[in-house]
Amino acid sequence: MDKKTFYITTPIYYPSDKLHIGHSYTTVAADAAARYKRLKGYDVMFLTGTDEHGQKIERKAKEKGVTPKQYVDEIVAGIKDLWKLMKITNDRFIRTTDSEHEKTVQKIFKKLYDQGDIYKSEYEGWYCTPCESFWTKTQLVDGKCPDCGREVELTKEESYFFRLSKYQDRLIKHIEENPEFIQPVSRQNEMLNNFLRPGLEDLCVSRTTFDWGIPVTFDDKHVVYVWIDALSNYITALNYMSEDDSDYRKYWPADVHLVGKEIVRFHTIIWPAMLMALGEPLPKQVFGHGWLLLEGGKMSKSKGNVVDPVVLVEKYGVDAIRYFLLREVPFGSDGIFSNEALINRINSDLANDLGNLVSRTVAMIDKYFGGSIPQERQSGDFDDDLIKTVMDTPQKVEELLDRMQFSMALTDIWKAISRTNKYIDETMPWVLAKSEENNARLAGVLYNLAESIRMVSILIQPFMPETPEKIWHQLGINDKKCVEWESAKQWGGYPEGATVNKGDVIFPRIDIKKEMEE
Ligand code: ME8
Repeated sequence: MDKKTFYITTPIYYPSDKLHIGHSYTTVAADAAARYKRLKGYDVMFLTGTDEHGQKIERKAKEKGVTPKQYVDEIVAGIKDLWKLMKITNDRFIRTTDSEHEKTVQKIFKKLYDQGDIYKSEYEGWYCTPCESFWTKTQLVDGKCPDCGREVELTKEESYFFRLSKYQDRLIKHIEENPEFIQPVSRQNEMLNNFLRPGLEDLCVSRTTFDWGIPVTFDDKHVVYVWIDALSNYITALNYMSEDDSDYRKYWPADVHLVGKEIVRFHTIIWPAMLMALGEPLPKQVFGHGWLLLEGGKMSKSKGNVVDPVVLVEKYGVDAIRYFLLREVPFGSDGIFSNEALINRINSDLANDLGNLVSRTVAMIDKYFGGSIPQERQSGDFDDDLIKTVMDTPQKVEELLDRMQFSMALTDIWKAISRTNKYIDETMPWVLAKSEENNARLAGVLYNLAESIRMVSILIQPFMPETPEKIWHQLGINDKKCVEWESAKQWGGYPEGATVNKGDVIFPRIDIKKEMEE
């Protein structure tokens, strides 16, 4: 039987500048979801990429004295390196400058024009000549250009429009009938009440005032403007409208488009309307997560208050950063990024709770039994409660990950870790070790510890690409069968006769005072 498929996407980011930790947030979340589904046996397609056209990039390239393509090529190379550094397992990387993407966007534009969903008209807006930008009245700041503060002129421009208004009723119906379509639920009401019910206007989809875009084949003064180009990436990456469109047929509709909350509107109104016009099925879900804020507001490239993910990963390690991003804030809400919060998490959750648990357990198996737990084992007090807490965890984690609740899933895994740490205090292996009579009980206790750690190490795999291997090495687990995802649901998988390897601490403590002074 064919495997079940799972198609997940991130937004395609603007390569107008280096990416910051906010972009890493979405991509790491999508990666955790993709890894989880692969571990569950799905055939996963995980797509990310870059949105490379538009006036802003054209202008940036000009300032630097290079062509737009040269400009984006350099930044895109950096983005690909960043995803490698963060251990992102995307299956494809789409660039809107890929020739196959460009050709398909042209075909889509033409098809929509031929069937009457795109028509030519005039776009009226406030034009800033030095910035070569159109603004709507509401975008103006004190009646002036929001970018440069200079005077603007009411100007008309010939443009193509997409008949968005035609799809309004069908969109409302779809959203009302499919509560899973927009997540979290609060964003559903926002779309319905703020945008759809008040009424949609047709959307301007071409420009004549700049060149860095995909030319409209039947009217070469025009380039395709922003959303038709960008949103189509989710299907052009699957070779939609190509001779071999087997990937499209296999993976579409997407299971989830993961996006930041500010672009939920484009993904739940414009994108489904485009797909309706094309006669194609709609994505099953658009998940709009919250923003990572810094004290002082949202990170933004233009504000300069950005946190460089490369620096963070090099300093603290990829697993610590990924853990922090997914643990700190409930997925969906806004949250504050601070170095102090990051270091506190590393010290308390990773160094103390998980790291210490592993090193203490390995050290005790080494010290009391020469590295290998004997087969003669006795059960005793506290075992049942430990085993129940740990065994309940995989199912909870699955339910939460199926709903993109990364932070809650990690919280549950850490409850199992805390329960295991408490078990050490309760059973006091160092007291048992004082008398040979208690050997079988000591072996039972250490086995339960190793077994809890085995289970935890399986469950953290979607979040942390490096730590599980380190744990398996220290516990002496060489056979991958003992750490398959499903084996976390069965108590007793820690292999008989395994020999532990004392190793480096997995998460060194960070001296917060020293670090904050730097
Ligand atoms: O919008 N907190 O690209 P973009 C959380 N090209 N997430 C953040 C964030 C923050 N502070 N900053 C950025 C675009 N993001 C378009 C998308 S899709 C067809 C076209 C993440 O480079 C978040 O996912 O501005 C947000 O939606 C995206 O980066 C915006 O990236």
